[in-house]
Amino acid sequence: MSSIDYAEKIPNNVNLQNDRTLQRALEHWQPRFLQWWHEMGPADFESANVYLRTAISVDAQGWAHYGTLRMPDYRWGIFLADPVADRRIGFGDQMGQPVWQQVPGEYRSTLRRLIVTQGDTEPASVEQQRMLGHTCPSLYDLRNLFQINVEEGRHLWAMVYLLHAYFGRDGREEAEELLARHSGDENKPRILTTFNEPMLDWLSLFCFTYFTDRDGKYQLKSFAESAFDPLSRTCRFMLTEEAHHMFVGETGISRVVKRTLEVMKELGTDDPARIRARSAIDLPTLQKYLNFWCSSSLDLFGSEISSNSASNFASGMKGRPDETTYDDHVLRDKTMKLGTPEGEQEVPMLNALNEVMRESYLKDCEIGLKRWNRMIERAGHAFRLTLPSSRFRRSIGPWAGVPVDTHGKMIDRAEYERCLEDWIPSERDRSFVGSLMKRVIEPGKMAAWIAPPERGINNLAIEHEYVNLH
Ligand code: BYC
Repeated sequence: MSSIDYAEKIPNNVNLQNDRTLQRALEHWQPRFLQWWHEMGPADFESANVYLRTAISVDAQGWAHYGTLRMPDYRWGIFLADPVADRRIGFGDQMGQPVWQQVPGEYRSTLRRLIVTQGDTEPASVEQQRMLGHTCPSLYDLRNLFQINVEEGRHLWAMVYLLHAYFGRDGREEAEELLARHSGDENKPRILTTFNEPMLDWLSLFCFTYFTDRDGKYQLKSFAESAFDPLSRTCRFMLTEEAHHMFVGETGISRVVKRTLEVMKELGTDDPARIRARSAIDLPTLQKYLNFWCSSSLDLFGSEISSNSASNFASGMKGRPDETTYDDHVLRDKTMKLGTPEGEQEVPMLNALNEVMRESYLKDCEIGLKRWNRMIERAGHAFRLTLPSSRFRRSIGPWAGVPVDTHGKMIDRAEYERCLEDWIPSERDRSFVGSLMKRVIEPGKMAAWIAPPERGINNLAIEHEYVNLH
């Protein structure tokens, strides 16, 4: 097990002190990162004392330390999972050969692009969530938001380390650019669509952490299989932190459902107007938010038919999540049938891997839906939350821009335009949800639209003062 050196300016378990050039380059980037955090990170909370976990080891048992600190003092560092002895490439045309400790020249630009795309999402999400602290539903939730923010900052460090350590000057330039693009910036937007969506309320945050962070889980798992060993090791450790982000999404939505059901019981009605009047979120509105963030996140897997996915897999750069659970790891002789607006097409499996990943992602997304629907069913209501069809509201792939309803049926464009506000949040829905976003900062108190969590953080009480705002 490798331990992390906290005496270093940049905590790390990669022996940075033995590589002065790399250390200097990263120390040069560090103040820029801190400046970015100051300008684009959680606005106005720099002096708050926050109960945060910090990674202190990559050991599965006891990898994190909990303590109270100011966010700018968080020890962002570089932690790679321990190497696996004699690790071999687990898929693609070079299967069985030793993994790469350096980047092969022929894959350099593609690997850099993949790492930059991954890295770009991390600060993007912090930027998107920048203003949410002002409208937190509780101190417990505020702390969770900040925990996610500092860890996304660390995930940026993880990718910047790879760029600096393995991609020379190009890598250093890309690391600068990661701080120069900004979410929603007209001139320099973030790379992937979802990360330019505004996030103005906590219902969106919970949906984002449920759906979009789950894409993160799938992408990181596919990189954990990579033949480029430093990328694999970095992503394996990032997944440990990622689990909490999805927990925030899943439990956040569960608590919204719970509160709504309580209000429905109290009022004896499922009338959205009356539920809204009691400052709770009616289930049809929640459904619209799920439709919005799920469909946006489905685009993050790329096109259903993709030559990039074929070459990334064949070369060994990017595998499938849980690659060992499949039988065939080369896929040269397999095909897959895909539905497109022009009809069914049979495509080489290698070109359909984005869709393979999207399908397993959707199955994973179903788990939360089942849990929420069980709550609704137990409360005696017929309403069920659903996931939209993977063809709905797509902007990437063969279904991009095709008018399709939430069940995946192609419909007339005028009808689509007309119905869209019944499927995703309308201006009215957003302004209603926005009206609920009033900050609650008394320890243990919750906003009216959300139930308390089942337990606090790290065995502390729900009433614990997780953030001290002075
Ligand atoms: N928006 O063949 P295609 C996370 C681009 S989330 C804009 O269809 P490919 C996190 C694509 O880049 C995980 N552009 O797809 C979550 C390509 O452009 P280039 C993030 C898009 O390449 C919450 C072109 O369209 N990680 O960690 O097979 C909080 C044709 O691409 C989009 C990654 O994404 C889109 N939605 O796969 C914090 C992993 N989709 O390269 C963090 C790294 C596609 O031709 N990225 N395009 O200029 C990848 O593995 C791949 O780039 C993608 C696309 C899976 C995104």
